[in-house]
Amino acid sequence: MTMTSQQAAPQTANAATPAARKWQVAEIEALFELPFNDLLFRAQQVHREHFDPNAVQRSTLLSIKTGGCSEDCGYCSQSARYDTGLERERLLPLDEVLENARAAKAKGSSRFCMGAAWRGPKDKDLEPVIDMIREVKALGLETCVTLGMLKDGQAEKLRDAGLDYYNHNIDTAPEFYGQVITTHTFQDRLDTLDRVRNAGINVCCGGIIGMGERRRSRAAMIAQLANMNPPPESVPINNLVAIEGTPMAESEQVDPIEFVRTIAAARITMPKSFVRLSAGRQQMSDEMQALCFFAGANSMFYGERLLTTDNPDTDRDEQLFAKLGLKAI
Ligand code: SAM
Ligand code: DTB
Ligand code: SF4
Repeated sequence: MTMTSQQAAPQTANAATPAARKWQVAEIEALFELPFNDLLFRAQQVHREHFDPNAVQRSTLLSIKTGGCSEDCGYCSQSARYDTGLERERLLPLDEVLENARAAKAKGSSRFCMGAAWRGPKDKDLEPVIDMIREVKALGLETCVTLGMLKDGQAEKLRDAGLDYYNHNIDTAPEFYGQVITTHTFQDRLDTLDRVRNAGINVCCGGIIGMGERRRSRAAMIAQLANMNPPPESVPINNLVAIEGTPMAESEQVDPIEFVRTIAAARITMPKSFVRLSAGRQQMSDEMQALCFFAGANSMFYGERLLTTDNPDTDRDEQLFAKLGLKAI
């Protein structure tokens, strides 16, 4: 069965299980080490057991509050600590958000994700965001927000507004986290994820590849995600978009085959989750994206912009879908 954009995603599609399988980092490293064809065959088999292999979910991003963030995430264009040439902006007005959401729906997106460059929202920040969630949902789109760390009670307010997904990435492995971010901890991220999960909101949680981490850290990041009980419903795998002015500006690009292996490892270890081919598609060839879909990616960001950087034009994506015989969900 495939889902159309009219059907809402099942709430908490990944149910918690008492004796959930735990993945060891070494087991995931062993997946990475398989011959590429064996790894892809296995990932594709798992994918076909749970999903239509030719259907890809499409989400559109909008930065509703850009720049000036207090945090020091080493990859981010929006940290106030780095000179990235980005103008700090105020929260977008509701009508501008709705205009973007309507355009996203008209282009064939099924989910609208609103991002704010906050360490976390103050209670008074939540009020206008709640209006955005209500009104975007009323357009017939699924809703997602990413607002940083949540305090007790805030996830419930978002849930009551009808929020479908909250995005909050672990970004990297626990042992590498301190080399990327020092203004909050890995545990802070897990605490917010617990609040989101306990409020009954679908969890969107993934990370970034290409920040100078070793393969073992890529495996450890996947293990953290896969061992959540239940795993996130949506798992964005971002390829670092190197931003001038950030500490990661000169990071060496990860080899494309290694990136595809990461997608395959996510698919095998999180069989029922949507794995999203996320930031970095603008710099990827059609062939590399095709391999990612074959490896089990079945979601992507769709629309000309991510938050502050470019994503492929919708025309290019439509051509890619046509070439590969993919359909949108
Ligand atoms: N401030 C909120 C937070 O940190 O959770 C929400 C916005 S933040 C920009 C959302 C996620 O986008 C980050 O956790 C990171 O995984 C991803 N991201 C940000 N900048 C990126 C970049 N240059 N390349 C790849 N992914 C990036
Ligand atoms: C996610 O994992 N990736 C998105 C979304 N969740 C919020 C953000 C990507 C940002 C890429 C860099 C930028 O455009 O600023
Ligand atoms: Fe701020 Fe989020 Fe960027 Fe970190 S990733 S600097 S918290 S906007």
